[in-house]
Amino acid sequence: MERTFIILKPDCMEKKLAGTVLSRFEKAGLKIVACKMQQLTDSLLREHYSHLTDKPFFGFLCDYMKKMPVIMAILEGEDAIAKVRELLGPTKSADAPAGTIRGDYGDKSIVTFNVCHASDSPESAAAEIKRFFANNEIF
Ligand code: IDP
Ligand code: MG
Repeated sequence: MERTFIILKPDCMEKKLAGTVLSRFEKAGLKIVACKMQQLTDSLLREHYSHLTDKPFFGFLCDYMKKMPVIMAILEGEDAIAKVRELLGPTKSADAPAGTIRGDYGDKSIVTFNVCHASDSPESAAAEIKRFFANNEIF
């Protein structure tokens, strides 16, 4: 059993796709073991996206990610980290095949608006779960 961390991003919330996206994960056999709604801040985003601080789109990404409350969750299941990334599809929604979450619901012209974040490795999953959830919020 493995755990991974997801964020339903502002474009997902705005399009009222939260239930649809969570349902995709549940239908793939993943279990929600933590879930909350929170508005992100610059300091959390600077940590969460520390690999991107020097990119030209970093300011735009942070402004977008903090513009409204998002849903954050921890999903548990066999091979959860790779499975969730596969369900999402690649970062660029325009390159994501139909049937993937980003392929079906992501913005094909603005890369930033790609519906959902998911941890990309066991190390990032552990760090992100610790960053966004207290132990007593995980069930
Ligand atoms: P990931 O979300 O697929 O793991 P990362 O490279 O970690 O992709 O980038 C984090 C987020 O930054 C992406 O999900 C997307 O919202 C945004 N992003 C990544 N690359 C670009 C880009 O080239 N232009 C604009 N936004 C980008
Ligand atoms: Mg990433």
